[in-house]
Amino acid sequence: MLEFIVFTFLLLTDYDGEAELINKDGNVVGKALLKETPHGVLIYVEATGLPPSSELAFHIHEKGLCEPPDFQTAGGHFNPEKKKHGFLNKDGYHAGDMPNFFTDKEGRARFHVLNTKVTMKEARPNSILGLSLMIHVHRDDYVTDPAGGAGHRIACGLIKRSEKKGKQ
Ligand SMILES: [Cu+2]
Ligand SMILES: [Zn+2]
Repeated sequence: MLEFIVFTFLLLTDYDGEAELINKDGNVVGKALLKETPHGVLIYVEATGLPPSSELAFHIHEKGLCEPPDFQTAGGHFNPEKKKHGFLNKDGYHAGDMPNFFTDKEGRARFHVLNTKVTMKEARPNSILGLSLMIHVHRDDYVTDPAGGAGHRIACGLIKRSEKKGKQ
C-alpha cells in the first residue's frame, strides 16, 4: 500500500482532512485525503486488502466511531436532509451516498470522488468532520433503502482535520 501513497500527494498536496481506513482486524488498509472545494468535498482514497476484482460501496456514515470487527458503531449513512437511500431513488439520496468503486485483481483501489452535499467546515449541518468513511463487501445498488444492499462493512476510517496542512 505504501507504494501508492507517493502519487497521491501530487494532486492533493493541500488537503483539509484525512482518514485512516482500518479493517475488521483493526489493521490499517488504506487512507483517504479530503479537500474542501467551492462545490463540496473532494475525497481521494487508496486502499488494499479488499475483495479482488470487485465493485464495492463507499459511503460517509453518521458517527465517527470505527469499532472492529463490524463497524456498527459508525451508525447509518450520513443523512442530514432526511432523504431515502440511493441515486436511483426518487426520494433520495443521502448526503453520505457516493458512487461505487472498483478493485484490481490484487484487491487494491485508488480513486477520487467529489461529494457535492457535504463540507469539511465545522458547525454546519452537512459537516463531515468527525464522521466516518466506510467500504462495504458488495456494491451499492443505488436504490435499496437504507443502505443499498451493500452487505457488511469491511473498512472504516474516522474523518479528521489534517494535522499537517489543515486550514481554517
Ligand atoms: Cu456504508
Ligand atoms: Zn445511503
